[in-house]
Amino acid sequence: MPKQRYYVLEMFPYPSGHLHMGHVRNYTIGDTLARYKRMQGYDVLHPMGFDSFGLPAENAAKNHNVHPQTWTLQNIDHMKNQLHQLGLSYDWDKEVVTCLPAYYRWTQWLFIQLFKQGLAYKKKANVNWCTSCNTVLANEQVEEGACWRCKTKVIPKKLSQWFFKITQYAESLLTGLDSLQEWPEKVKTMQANWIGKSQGVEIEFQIEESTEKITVFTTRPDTVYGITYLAVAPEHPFVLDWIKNTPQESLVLSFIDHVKTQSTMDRTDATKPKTGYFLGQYAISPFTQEKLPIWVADYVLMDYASGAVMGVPAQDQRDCSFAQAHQIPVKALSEDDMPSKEAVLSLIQKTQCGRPLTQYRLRDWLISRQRYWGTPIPMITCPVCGIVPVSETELPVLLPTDITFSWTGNPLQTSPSFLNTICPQCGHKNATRDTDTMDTFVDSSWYFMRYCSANTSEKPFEEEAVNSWLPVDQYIGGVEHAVLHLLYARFFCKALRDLGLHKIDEPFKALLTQGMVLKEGTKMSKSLGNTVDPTTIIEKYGADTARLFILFGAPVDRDLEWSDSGVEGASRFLNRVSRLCSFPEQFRLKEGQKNAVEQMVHITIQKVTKDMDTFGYNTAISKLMELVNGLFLSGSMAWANEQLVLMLAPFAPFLAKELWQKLGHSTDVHQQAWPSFDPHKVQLATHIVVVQINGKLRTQIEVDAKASQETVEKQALEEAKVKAHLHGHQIVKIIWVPHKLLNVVTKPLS
Ligand code: ANZ
Ligand code: ZN
Repeated sequence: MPKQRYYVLEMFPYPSGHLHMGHVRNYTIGDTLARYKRMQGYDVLHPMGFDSFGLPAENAAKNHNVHPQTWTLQNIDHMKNQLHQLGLSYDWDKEVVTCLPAYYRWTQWLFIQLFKQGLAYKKKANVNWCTSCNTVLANEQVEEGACWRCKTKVIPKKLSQWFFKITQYAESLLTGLDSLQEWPEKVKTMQANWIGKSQGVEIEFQIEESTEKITVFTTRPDTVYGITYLAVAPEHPFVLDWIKNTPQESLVLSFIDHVKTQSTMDRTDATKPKTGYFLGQYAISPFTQEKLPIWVADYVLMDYASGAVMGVPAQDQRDCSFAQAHQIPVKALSEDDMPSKEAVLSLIQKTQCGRPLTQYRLRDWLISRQRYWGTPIPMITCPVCGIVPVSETELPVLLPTDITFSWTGNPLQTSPSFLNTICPQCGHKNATRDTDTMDTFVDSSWYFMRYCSANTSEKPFEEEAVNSWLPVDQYIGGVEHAVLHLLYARFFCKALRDLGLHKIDEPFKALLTQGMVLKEGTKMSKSLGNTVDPTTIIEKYGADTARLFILFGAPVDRDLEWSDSGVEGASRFLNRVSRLCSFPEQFRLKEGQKNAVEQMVHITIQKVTKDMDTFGYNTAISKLMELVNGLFLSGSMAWANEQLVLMLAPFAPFLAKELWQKLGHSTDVHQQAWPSFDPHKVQLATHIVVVQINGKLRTQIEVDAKASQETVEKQALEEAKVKAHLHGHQIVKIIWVPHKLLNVVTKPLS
């Protein structure tokens, strides 16, 4: 029978140069799982690679005058050594390095497939610009109005950019979350909120003395009798027309210009003042026929729904502060005046002034970056044909080397050899290449598929390999990717499935978000200077100690406080195991202890196996520690030591390998089967029964676990202490609580 497959995946690192403790924790957890699954007989895929495009390499190029590729490959070399030192059992023949042409050629090919499918498109849009990174960012990469990487406040900028149409997958990305039973609720909630599905109604308002209408989107149709104004976004197409040649014109224009410099966050923040102007126009309420003034307001966003709202100051917080600031009336509605949503909806449908509408907060994924060190976007602009893809046989579009790295500007624009090309469609000689590169999150959106057939040079991946290995059985990584990488990768998986490239719906069956590594209560970080270098620990104590401390110090999903004494403790424990197995004559089994030791080992196997299956690595280790304590007291024997070493193997691979050989084996411990326990031996052979006389504790006796009530009674009544109390009494009755208690009720002999 073919072995069952199991895919263990850890988020691959950015090759900054050195592993940090966060990496060590992530990879130790994954490696322990991979080793355990192998011992259980699975065919395990456990690959590693490098997410190796990105800005730091380019900054290094500027600062140290070294080519980004040289810098990156050196870092990869160094980090690979560190990964080896840690004893991480990766399938290195499946290594994926996203910055090498063998990989990015296929990132480009996938881009072209998405383009052909209408899922990649270019449009001019107001985008988030980081002035420090000199590039645009996707919405997901803006955190509280600032760049996720460098924390600089982003500003809006109007640019023509490439987008992936992730919004086409909004609904399936949302409903797909329901099938992810083994994902943390927290991550699923974050994704659902980011997708932001709203069910509401679109309502049209006739503009007075005009044939035009304004469409608003509301989730509260039940509040229509409280509307006192309409408000449109500053970018709304009606605004410029309406203010033309009015006394307000210049005032409103400068207001619009000002709003354009503000982030979405600033504009919609409920605590900030809301500003705007009356546009001199009125709309008619289809419900009350009232005249409603139309305003332009900063808190209305053009890129959400229709870019216009109905103002209900009595019900909505933002409408309320806007109305108060601009002397707009507030129309309070008593509970009784409020119709139901259903009633308004049927009225709307009868009068045909609107329709139900589902709206998503999710925006398309902006993937152009004005940087050098990324996958070149394989598109060409021809004066005749317009925008056309590079012919697939010409891939990869290689990054040129004749580049000037300057502090500003897009480096690829400085390379004439790259920029100028001929049109693949009509042969026109004045065609130019796209000089933007892709967001590095595109690279990491399909690397887990590439691993399944990493060396194929004919296609991005073999369909069969992806279909049989995916979904990843266990994905492990940081929670900071909850709405970035994890959402993009899910989108890619579904989009490539729909392109017919494979058959997988969701890429990651189970997700573990490991906790952070802290020092004195705060996250270890370079900027805080509170890091502990993994290499130092490995050199001082060995990799096994580092691994054991990291797994023992906290449950995998909780934060782990670094502790030097904890590291010492892990080291001491491994030394004890080593002594036990290296000097068996010193720890020879004591007289009469064989059954007890056997039972102790079987119970440990049972409990540790259960912990291994539920990521209870810290409790599994503490059970191994208890076992070792027990064996120090009772003495041990070869079989017990072997079971101990087998159970230790996933945690401390180097020591386990060495001790397995010391125990006389020529085989590799890592190719042994995970030990199994005998259920009969796990059950206790004897019980302690409390013996009472008239409810008072008189003694305890040890009885055979299988003994009948009759046998237990006989044994109890023969006890000297019991006999003494029975003297001069007769037994009235005996109460028996199986395995626990025997109460003898007596009365004096008359
Ligand atoms: C009237 C109303 C009354 C509203 C009330 C809410 C509460 P979500 O849930 O996020 O979809 N809105 C609609 N389009 C907008 C835009 N382009 N810019 C800013 N705000 C916009 O929010 C939907 C609500 O956000 C809509 O429902 C609308 O205000 C506002 F007591 O309509 B509501
Ligand atoms: Zn930045």
